[in-house]
Amino acid sequence: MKVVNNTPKFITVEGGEGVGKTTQLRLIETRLQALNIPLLVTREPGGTPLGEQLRALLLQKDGLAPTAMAELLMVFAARAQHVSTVIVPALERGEWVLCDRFTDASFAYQGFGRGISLEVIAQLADIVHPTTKPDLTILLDVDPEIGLQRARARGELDRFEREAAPFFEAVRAGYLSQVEREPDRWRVINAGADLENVQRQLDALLNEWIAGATS
Ligand code: Z5A
Repeated sequence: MKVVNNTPKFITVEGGEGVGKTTQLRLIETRLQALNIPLLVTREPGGTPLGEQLRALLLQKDGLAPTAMAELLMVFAARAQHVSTVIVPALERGEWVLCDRFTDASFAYQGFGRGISLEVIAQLADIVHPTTKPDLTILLDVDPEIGLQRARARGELDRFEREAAPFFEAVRAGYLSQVEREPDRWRVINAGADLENVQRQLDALLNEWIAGATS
């Protein structure tokens, strides 16, 4: 496939615990690189030295116990630094940005999961990144029980992964309701399938979306 219109795009990947984001991000990266698309791959929370320190605090299992609001403000503090020093400069240089989670995760985890008002989260998003929004968001959707089994098999669980089942159900419902609200931006993949099947779904999605986005 030849890229004819390389207006830089902002692509994000979302999903609950152990859905396979890290695994699938690598595939997306490989596909975009094969098209000679200049690409920056990053993640949230994180992506900057400050953001990575905030990420470590957010995932820390013991001691800190941030309130839901403190947690929300920490992810947005990391995001403020990330958007203005990494994401926007990359897009301005003409690079595509592929990001492991973005503001949709705040709606899903802090909004639907922790119960913070979606209006408050939308206001923070307007303040922190009023004009930066993903062009495409891929939801890797899986039954939370399967995702948690995969996360457990991988190793020790972080602070989020130690939550109870209703939290993960609420996060998943939160993502699915965002898909319903903005169906043009979202693509959903059944991430409960085996790895080969998930990669086939992702390849088909990317072929279709990139063709449309670059013609
Ligand atoms: N968070 C938040 O609350 N608010 C926000 O605004 C933001 C984030 C931005 C860190 O994110 C936490 O931050 C996150 C929400 C919160 N919650 N937690 N935890 P994270 O993205 O780093 O954390 P994560 O969701 O746990 O990602 P992860 O641990 O990197 O998992 P993953 O990337 O989705 O999965 P993976 O590492 O690719 O795969 C997990 C295992 O499953 C691994 O052994 C794979 O080989 C295996 N796997 C993957 N796919 C398959 C299939 N299809 N079949 C079988 N096995 C598979």
